Amino acid sequence: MISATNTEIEALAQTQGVIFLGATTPEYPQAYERFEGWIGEGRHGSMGFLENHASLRQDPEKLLPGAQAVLSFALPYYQPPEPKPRVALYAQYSDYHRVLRRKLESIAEALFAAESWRVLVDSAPVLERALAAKTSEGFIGKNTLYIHPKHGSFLLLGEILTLQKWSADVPPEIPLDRKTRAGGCGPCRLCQTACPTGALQKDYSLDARRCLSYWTIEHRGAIPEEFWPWLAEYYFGCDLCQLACPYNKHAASAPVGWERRAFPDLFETATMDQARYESAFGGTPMTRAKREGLRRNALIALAVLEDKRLGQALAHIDSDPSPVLQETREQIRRFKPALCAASTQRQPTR
Ligand code: B12
Ligand code: SF4
Ligand code: SF4
Repeated sequence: MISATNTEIEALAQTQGVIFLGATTPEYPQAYERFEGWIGEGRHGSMGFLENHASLRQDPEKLLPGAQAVLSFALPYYQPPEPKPRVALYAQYSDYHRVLRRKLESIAEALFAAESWRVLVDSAPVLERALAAKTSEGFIGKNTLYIHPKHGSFLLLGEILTLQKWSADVPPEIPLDRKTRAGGCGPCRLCQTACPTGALQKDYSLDARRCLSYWTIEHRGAIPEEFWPWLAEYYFGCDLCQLACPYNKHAASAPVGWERRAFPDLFETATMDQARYESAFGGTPMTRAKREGLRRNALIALAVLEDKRLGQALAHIDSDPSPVLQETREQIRRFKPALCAASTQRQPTR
């Protein structure tokens, strides 16, 4: 049995700048069924990694044989967004996978000493939002994110799996169709209306193939032109469905000491070499898209914004062996032919 009380774990979490959401048993049969249906319909697009390790994802207990409970934690990261074009807020910090992992390891060491435990921060095939929503506070909203009624949804999730049992009462389920003091969306649809690409479906699910976050972070190929206009707003990730949510009016801020980083502008990003990429983006979640993906996104944003440096940026692609960048260049030529012609004329002869 976990010997620490909720209040003790909350206090420990607070020293690390994280929020203890609660504990639950490491299982979620209904959520997994939804997940399987989602994958079956192909709504994960090209994220093949979500098809792997089905048995572990279905049964998180297997990630730590004998696990009896999972403790869910959240690292808040809200800051007022800066002017456009933007990078999603979570990606402006040093990588939360490492930051939150260290914090949770300290908590696990204090709670469970030499006994076995395992920290997960999006590092194992597990449905983290489903686990968080199973704990006493919070729910999954129509934007498909885990929302804490007091702290909002600008929260990154992580868990500690433990061999010890958890004796807490089963929390009451938050009804979906009503807005209560405990949370819930009720009739609100602000996130669905704010989503520019129609990715959020009526049944509280997301079609990744229509989500800007998917195209700009996870997708490795060229980005279809129908999504381009929005890259002038967010060229890495997207926060629009969170910024629209009333639960984020008082969203919790990032802990002191975990500061936002400044990134190069679009032109520099579109034309950066490997060394510049590593110094500017190393250690941040931006590396998920790799140098090629960031250059692709920045080129598209330059094109949509009709930036006068577009031609110069495209000239950098001429001799680049990357098929994705070559394809993006061709798309730009089709998408903005006049601008490309004008920009090319402005180029010095090579
Ligand atoms: C793949 C992935 C994505 C994909 C797909 C997103 C998606 N909605 O599934 C893409 C690339 C689009 C994405 C985008 C983002 N992501 Co992401 N992503 C993940 C990842 C790695 C896996 C999620 C997954 O398995 N999705 C498949 C769906 C079907 O499964 P699911 O997550 O369990 O969600 C379903 C079940 O929970 C089920 N469910 C369970 N119980 C219940 C109960 C009820 C009543 C209902 C209705 C539903 C329900 O409903 C959910 C929706 O179908 C997780 C980390 C992880 N390991 O969980 C992070 C994670 C979900 N992402 C996160 C973040 C921060 C983001 C972005 C905000 C980043 C950004 N600013 O660009 C956006 C938000 C977009 C959005 N509105 O969802 C956070 C979310 C934190 C939070 N507060 O919820 C996570 C948890 C990472 C982390 N460790 O913090 N992401
Ligand atoms: S992250 Fe952006 S594109 Fe994706 S669902 Fe939310 S608002 Fe829509
Ligand atoms: S914006 Fe409204 S509908 Fe969307 S998650 Fe927030 S409360 Fe729910």
